[in-house]
Amino acid sequence: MKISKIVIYQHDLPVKNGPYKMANANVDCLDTTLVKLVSDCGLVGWGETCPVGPTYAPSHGAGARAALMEMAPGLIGQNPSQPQLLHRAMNGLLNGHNYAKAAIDIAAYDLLGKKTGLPICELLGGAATNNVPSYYATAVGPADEIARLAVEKCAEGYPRFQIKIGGRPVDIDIEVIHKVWETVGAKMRLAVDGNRGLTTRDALRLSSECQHIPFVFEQPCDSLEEISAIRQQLSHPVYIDESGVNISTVINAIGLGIADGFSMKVTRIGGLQPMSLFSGICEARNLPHTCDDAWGGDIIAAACVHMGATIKPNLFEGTWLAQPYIEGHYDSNNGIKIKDGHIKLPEGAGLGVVPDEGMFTNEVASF
Ligand code: 0XW
Ligand code: MG
Repeated sequence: MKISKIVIYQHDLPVKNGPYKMANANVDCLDTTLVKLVSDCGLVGWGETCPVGPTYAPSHGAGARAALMEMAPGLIGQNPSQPQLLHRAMNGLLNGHNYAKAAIDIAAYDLLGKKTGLPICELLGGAATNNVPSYYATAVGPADEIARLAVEKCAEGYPRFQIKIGGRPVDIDIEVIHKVWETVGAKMRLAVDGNRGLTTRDALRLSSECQHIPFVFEQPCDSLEEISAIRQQLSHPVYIDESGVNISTVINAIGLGIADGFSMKVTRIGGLQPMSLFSGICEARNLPHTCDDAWGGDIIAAACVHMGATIKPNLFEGTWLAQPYIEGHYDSNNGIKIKDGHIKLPEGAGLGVVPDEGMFTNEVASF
């Protein structure tokens, strides 16, 4: 099988009840990029990459499309059934830009699945479950509102709740965490996500003033160096998110002994092939991890759910989806949905979702 055509689309995803606020980002509408790969045998595979605005990470929508346009001419004629070789070909065409390469990787897996008649989870080693746990992530908000959401999400069946903090006085963040703990206690596993937004001073204070509350502290500060400097003084396990930018930084964080787990995004690490390698490394060192993405519609959601289903259950922290923040679906029949805090693994070959192409009216380039 060979790639015979690549089409790139831009699509807007408005935030339901927006804006969505994090320590370093405040977003109303997300700029997503879709990739359609057509094979010489007439099969079609879909990929997607959707940075959550231009300040969350060193990625943005226009950057994804520029990187894809740089690589696309050199990818025509490549074999999409060989993900490893496809990554080497992409690396030979462009240095870095994992989040753009991920859209090609996902579309290639979709094609391979359609060619073989297998769902992507089978291509990645096999699903351990067909009901993938999710977790709810709040925006940065006031104590009463976040505690109310905790009660609501607990009742809906979410096994895990991530509280966003940062970008404001740390006293308010500490108050929010105390209030959630007083309200729902240990009924859900808790994560507190600083999204790089805390100084080491404030991270130390927060951990010390919440010593009795069993949460994992996700990416409290901007860099691995800052986190490493305070790691020994923190009372909470640390999960690395934004700083895990590729396999090398993941290995580095594990080797430095500063990662008790990871929050990982399929597109940040470069797609399903490197995500599967990442998950294998975590399994070898008994490190819990999530399998999410920063944002995106049904294509990215399906990719995350297939990958999430393969993760060793006792190490799996769940798949976060943007779906609760998005109106509608690309695939009106088999769109990916969270129900009772869990996500049903899609059935059928490849991703198991087929977008209504008519929705993507902004074709940016075709090769
Ligand atoms: C909660 N998320 C998975 C969604 C937003 O993109 C941020 C992200 C995170 O954990 O940082
Ligand atoms: Mg995070």
